Amino acid sequence: MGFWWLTREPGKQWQKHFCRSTEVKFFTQRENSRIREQTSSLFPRETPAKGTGSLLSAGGISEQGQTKDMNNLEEGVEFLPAMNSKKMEKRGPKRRVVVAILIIAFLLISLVTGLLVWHFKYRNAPVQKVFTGHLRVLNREFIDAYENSSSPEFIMLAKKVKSTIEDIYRSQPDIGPYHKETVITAFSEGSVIAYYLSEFIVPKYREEKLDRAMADKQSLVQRLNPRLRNPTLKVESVVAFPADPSIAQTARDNSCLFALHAKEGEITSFNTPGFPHSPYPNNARCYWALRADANSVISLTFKTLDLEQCTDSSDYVKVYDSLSPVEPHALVRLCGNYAPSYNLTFLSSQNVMLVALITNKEGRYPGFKAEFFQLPKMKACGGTLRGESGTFTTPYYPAHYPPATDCVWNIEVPSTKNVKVRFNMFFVLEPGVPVSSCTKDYVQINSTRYCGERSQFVVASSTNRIAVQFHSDRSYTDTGFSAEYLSYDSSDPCPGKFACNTGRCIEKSMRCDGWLDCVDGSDERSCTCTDQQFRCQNGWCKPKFWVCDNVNDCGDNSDELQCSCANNSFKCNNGKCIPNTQKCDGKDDCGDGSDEGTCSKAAQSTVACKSYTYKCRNGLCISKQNPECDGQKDCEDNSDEDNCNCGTRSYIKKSRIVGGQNSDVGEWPWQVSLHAKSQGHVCGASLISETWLVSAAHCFLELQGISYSDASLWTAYLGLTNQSKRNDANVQMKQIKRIISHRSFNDYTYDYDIAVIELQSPVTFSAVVQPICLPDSTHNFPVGKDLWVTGWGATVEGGSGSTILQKAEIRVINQTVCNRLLTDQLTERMMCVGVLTGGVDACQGDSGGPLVSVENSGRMFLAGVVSWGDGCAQRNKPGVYSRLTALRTWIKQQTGL
Ligand code: 4AZ
Repeated sequence: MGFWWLTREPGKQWQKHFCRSTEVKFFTQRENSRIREQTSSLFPRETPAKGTGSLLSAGGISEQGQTKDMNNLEEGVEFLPAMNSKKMEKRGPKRRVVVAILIIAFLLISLVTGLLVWHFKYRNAPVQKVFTGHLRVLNREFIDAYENSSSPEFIMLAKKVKSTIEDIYRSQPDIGPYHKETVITAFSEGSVIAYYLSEFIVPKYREEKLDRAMADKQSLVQRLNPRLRNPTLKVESVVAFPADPSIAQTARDNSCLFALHAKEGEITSFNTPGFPHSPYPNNARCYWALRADANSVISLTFKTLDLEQCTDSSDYVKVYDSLSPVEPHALVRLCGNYAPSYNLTFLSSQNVMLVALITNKEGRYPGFKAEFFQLPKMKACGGTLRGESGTFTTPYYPAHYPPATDCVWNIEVPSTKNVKVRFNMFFVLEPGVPVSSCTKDYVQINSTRYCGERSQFVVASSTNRIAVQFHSDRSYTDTGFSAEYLSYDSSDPCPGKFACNTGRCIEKSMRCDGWLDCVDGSDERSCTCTDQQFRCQNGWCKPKFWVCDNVNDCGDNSDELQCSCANNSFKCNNGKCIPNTQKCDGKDDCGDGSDEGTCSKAAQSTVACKSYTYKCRNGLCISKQNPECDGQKDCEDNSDEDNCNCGTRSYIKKSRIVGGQNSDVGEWPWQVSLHAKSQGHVCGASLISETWLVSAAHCFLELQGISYSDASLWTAYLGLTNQSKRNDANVQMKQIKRIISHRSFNDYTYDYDIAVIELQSPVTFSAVVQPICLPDSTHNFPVGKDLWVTGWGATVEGGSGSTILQKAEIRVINQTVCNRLLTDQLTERMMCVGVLTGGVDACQGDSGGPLVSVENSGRMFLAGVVSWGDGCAQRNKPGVYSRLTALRTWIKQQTGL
């Protein structure tokens, strides 16, 4: 394959009356008068109390009435006229004083109560704090017994370290009083490094001070008792970091704590509990403390890792460059699942590492299997590089570079030349660090820092020397870079080639070809457009074929402007303009049904069945375009969402093979390699069910006396990426039961170039073997849509096949335009897909293979089958594919699918 890139009764008058009856109402009134008695001291008489106001008088109540009430309850209550003002005045002032005092007293009591509640419940509420950290014991040498936490030596030293830490805390008023317990978790080399965990209970209002004191290096300095001339332990570099309190529980419960020491020249494996037979437990806190000999570092690789998909609260694995799970020494946080080719190798800066598995209360997944071994500690990195050219990489590339590393490469080319450095792979990304700041890990050349993920870039020097500096801090590492340095002649920096302003050299033919080959676009500036090209408003030249193809090729959309239909008219998918009144009138005025697609907002609206309307299993037709397997119930019988176990990949994380076209393992799980006896790979095919494949009829012609239509000649390989790894456990090999080529296949015109193949036994769907979705015959793959073609075919015309499955992104080309380019050879069963500037195409050996479309739902559908072409990857000669929608009914007839 020639693949290249890319929310009082109200208003009632109060009534005067006696109420003598013993009926319910009486008692109600009586109670109300009591309420009033109590309430009257709190509410001014003139104002009815809110809420009870509908029952209480707005005009107050008399003393007389009250007395009556008190003395003879049976008499009932007399509600007095409102204006008994004399009596009121007589008693008024005295009563008001009492009322005021009571109010003040009440307010004071409320205030004091509030203060007490706030103090004890909030301000003084005890908070549990945990800190983890380490310190260096200067006057001890590491001995092997310190690795075993139950050895007498460990216990003895741990006691002393613990008491030293407690002394330090005691000497600090912001720390000492709140310290609850300290546990020494491990020791490692470096005199002796002691790892500890300290628990504190602190009143909330002192929490901040405690945090500050623990973060302050000065407060964690050992102050030697002057009376003790020789302290038992001399410690320095005491560091502490806040930790999740759950870790204190883990330190006490060691049921999921593992200590492993690398053995010289051996690889040590470990895995999550139950792996691979049962999923890891919920609410797990598992830790693996990995050690190597003194002066060694650890190389850790996750061979498989399959955890809950990443969210803020999902299960995760964290690797630390320390024996303490402290964030500043975290190397990586892993969740989700990774393709086998994703690089998951991490290096330590010292001879220890800690792997933590933290899981939440729901969702259990397989877990991980990991391996580690020890390597001698790297003496230095960088150095002087001389000569005309050469290569250099970050330490341990392509593994994740170690933390806390600094390298400088001083590059010097012959004095008559200048030097430039080309970074072919560049992954120096730290989570949360903007590439504009590069404050953590970075590459520095002169005074410019580079970080993040970058595609190929060049840095040139105007002298014969250049210094490349690399820095990694203590946390989060990436895979680094792979670079080459080249000497060049300043007067001709790119001999025989075009020099991008970035210093990169590209083929001269790439200049002004409509494609941005230089990252800064310098190859497409100052161009004079040829007859074959359209001049965009921004001055760029683009192939005329790209005009009005529904794709904004110019960047300013000027190539799509003159194509819009007049006001009051509708633009069909095929470019035709029709009056707006003809849209959704039940007639296919466009000729491709696009004026009748998605005519109603209601998903289930049924319309008259036409050649372009989707037919549900109940025989009713809907107007929505491409309703199959889009995750929405469009048919009343939901038949549009039936049989949708297709077109998805198991691996979410893709490998970062940038710039190349190699596919990842499991990236195209429907891709099949058809091997003919003693010939190896001959054609591609696509898996559409457990037993059926779709391929091209021309793969099964009789050729040179060999009957390729003979099923016994063939073997199908599924789950394959690398042709040389056909014996891999994930690869499934199947014999063929029968091959059905389309009866109308024309071996001269290649019309009806389709075949279906039945396997002798069903495949087992897996992470690397999955079927592709078949589109309905009404499915629309619009012009300009990007599709993917995959195969092991030739990488250059006439060349040999590729060992690794290749992929290429290509575009659907207008049928009329393409028919012109291919001298009227197209039929309705064919579609052109490619890149008109050439360079990206399918080629010999890709035949029969899949051309797939990623739909909005994320599902992939088979749009075509690789069929033929006028050569490979030539300009204006796109590849031709069998149009699946045109052959869909036939596939159903043959396979029932
Ligand atoms: C082939 O020979 C072949 N450029 C397949 C596709 C194309 C050319 C040749 C398209 O199998």
